[in-house]
Amino acid sequence: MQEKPKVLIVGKVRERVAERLDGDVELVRCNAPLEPGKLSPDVADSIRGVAVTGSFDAQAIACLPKLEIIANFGVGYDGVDVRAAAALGIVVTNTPDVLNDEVADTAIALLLNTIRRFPEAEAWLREGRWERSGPFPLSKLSLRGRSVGLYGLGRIGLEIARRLEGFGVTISYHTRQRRADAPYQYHPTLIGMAEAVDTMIAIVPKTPETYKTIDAEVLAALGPDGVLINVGRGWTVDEDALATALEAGTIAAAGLDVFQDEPHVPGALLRAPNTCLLPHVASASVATRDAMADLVADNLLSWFRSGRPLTPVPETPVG
Ligand code: A2R
Repeated sequence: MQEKPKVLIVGKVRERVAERLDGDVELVRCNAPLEPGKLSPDVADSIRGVAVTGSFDAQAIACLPKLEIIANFGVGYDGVDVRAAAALGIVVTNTPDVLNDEVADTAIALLLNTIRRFPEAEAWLREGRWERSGPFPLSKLSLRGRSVGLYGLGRIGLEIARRLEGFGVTISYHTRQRRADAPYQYHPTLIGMAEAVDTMIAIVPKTPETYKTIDAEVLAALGPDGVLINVGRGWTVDEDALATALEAGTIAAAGLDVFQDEPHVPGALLRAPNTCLLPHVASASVATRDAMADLVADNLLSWFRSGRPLTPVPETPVG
């Protein structure tokens, strides 16, 4: 009988991944991060696949000489050293598409909560202030008449745009390449879009090119009615500049699901007025996280059965 492939689960990966793999592969587990000497040489030498959540660096890759595939739980794979993997012929997979709807739903919820201050309105009710002090103050901001610019119009961005169509707002976008299939106005520069819109939703990956691109200049261009929503990566926003802009009224409000140094949230953002802050929950429903776990497992199973992963990242193409 052929030996089952060995798969290492590194750190906390949704248990459903292990449940789905059980029986078809031999599972080994270790705490993150994987470092030299953590596994015995025999075990390290037998691992053909890994399941990881968000990060797996070149040092971890170097620990596993027979590694063939890194299956990442999450669509963003910025913590996986894809260049090191590609150089060694190792395939990297992520979990695209299965979370588009959930993240797009969250983006809309965050947009409305930020603009209309519903979390504060609910707190007002729960604290008994409705009875004691009267109605919650009118929200200064409204979604009515807004012009929304999407920074990123990929799989998730497109779902956000589709939802926004139902709200009757003006929709435009900035990406490096214009999308021929998108009926929205294209802006070739981020600053150009920021000048043209009053609401920006960021849904771009963490790459060297997107680092702190939403800076003081972009925020100033959004203007005093400006609203920033980020459901991509905290890396994209200059958080100091954002806190300053909120404090000074350079923009009106911000809704953030992601931060530069999670789970740490800078005090300046916690103290800043007019923010709605979420602990990176955009895809965090049981159904969507299960679908992501299934895709991690199916990528590994498909690789070992047929040599064809389901969703390899573009940097490590197969076939
Ligand atoms: O630039 P393009 O044409 O490749 O468009 C992509 C855009 N994008 C950028 N836009 C402007 N400047 C950049 N330097 C830049 N880099 C990428 O972001 C595309 O429209 C979008 C990414 O779309 P997808 O690859 O389909 O990613 P998906 O599934 O929408 O997820 C976006 C990100 C993940 O990477 C995680 O970080 C997060 O959302 O969950």
